[in-house]
Amino acid sequence: MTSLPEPPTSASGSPRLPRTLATDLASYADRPGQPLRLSGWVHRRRRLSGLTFLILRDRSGIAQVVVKDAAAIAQVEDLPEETTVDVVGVASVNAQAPGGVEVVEPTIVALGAPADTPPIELWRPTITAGLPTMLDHAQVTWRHPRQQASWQLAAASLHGFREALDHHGFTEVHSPKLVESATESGANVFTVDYFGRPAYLAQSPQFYKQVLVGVFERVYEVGPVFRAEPHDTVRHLAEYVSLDVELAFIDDHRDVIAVLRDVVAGMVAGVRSRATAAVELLGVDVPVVPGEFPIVHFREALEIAGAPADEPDLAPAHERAIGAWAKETHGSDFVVVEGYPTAHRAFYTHPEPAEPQWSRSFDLIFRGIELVSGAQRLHRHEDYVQALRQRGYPVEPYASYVDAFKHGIPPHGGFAIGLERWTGRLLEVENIRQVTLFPRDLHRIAP
Ligand code: AMO
Repeated sequence: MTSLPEPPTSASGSPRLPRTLATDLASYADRPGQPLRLSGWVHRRRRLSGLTFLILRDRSGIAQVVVKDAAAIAQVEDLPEETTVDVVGVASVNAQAPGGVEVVEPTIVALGAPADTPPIELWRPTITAGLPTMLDHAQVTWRHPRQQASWQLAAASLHGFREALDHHGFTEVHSPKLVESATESGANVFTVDYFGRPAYLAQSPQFYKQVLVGVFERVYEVGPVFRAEPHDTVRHLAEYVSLDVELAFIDDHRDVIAVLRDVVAGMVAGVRSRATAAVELLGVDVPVVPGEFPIVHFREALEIAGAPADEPDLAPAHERAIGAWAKETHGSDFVVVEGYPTAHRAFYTHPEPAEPQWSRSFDLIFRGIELVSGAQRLHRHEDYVQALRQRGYPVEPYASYVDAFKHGIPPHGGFAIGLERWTGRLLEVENIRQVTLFPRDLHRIAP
């Protein structure tokens, strides 16, 4: 890890040491006595007789500062946990210290007022507070090293997602979040006052990613989407991060599934290469992505799950059963279910031409939970008009979307991955809120 360049002099004009990060302290093992500067938070103070250990936390990890001078010990008494400090001292080898090097003879400067007692005991190896307390104090909870690590997994996954798609010739786009009509269904949409007329918060970038394949052929977007979910479940949020992908000139949805496989492999590679410390700290069971995902048809999936043949969709218990089946029969944490009933998928979904009651849609189930939805889409203008009519939707609110299909949109398809679902399953947490920075749900709009 490298330190950011710092100005060579302090405000007082005296030479200012460059900042050393906690994890870089180890590199001082062969330079004992070398002066250095750390900056960070007071993570913990451990008082022994005639000696206080100040454990300092920065973005890289923790460092041990040994305070022996009586005046400095008294000063540390007034620097409660979470106060931000600068520490200038000298390196000293100590096998007991993190990284084998500690800082001695420190001069400590508080960078702000003494911090209030944190609502969560951040110095404990694991958080002991319950989920409501953690969420109420999310601003502070996320400082806990294990929490930080869980977000590092998300950040590394995002990097891998982008890298895989960039490699396949995709262009990153950003679409509006204030929109004129619902895309996924009318029921769970948030209405907002848009200069005196109603508008909606986007439930997905669906329309935009489809019309943008008419420009770029291959697009992806990482952004927030909004669902007025009326149910309080462990897998639904009112706002989540959607990783959307759309590609043109496909034969059918199987081409889309092949790209999805490479994208998931890219996310896993991102986790392995960029979040090594987090994987280790949290003991993450990083999944192996098979060369091809096992695929079952919806009809077969119902049989596997022991569900009646006329079920219109898979319930969470069915997904768990199919996930367990994939693990047992294919040794895979992933399984694709394709061919959902056309009537129960969004109106833009392409039916299977020979059997139009089944669609060219799919879901990817990861460790027993739906992680991804996708499909081949309709691409002819008249098919959109017909699909909207069949469902009893007015065409007018969709005019600007549907009209795009008069201008030459190639056969295309795509998918969306829910970021929080991904991290949640990666860590196998019970509740998606545990891996969401600031969750929004039926009951929560702060912090
Ligand atoms: P869908 O609505 O199935 O499909 O959403 C895609 C994926 O997003 C995640 N997800 C959620 N995560 C947290 N809270 C929620 N309320 C929530 N709802 C969905 C899931 C889900 O698999 N436009 C289509 C995608 C496409 O066809 O390209 C869509 O949005 O992981």
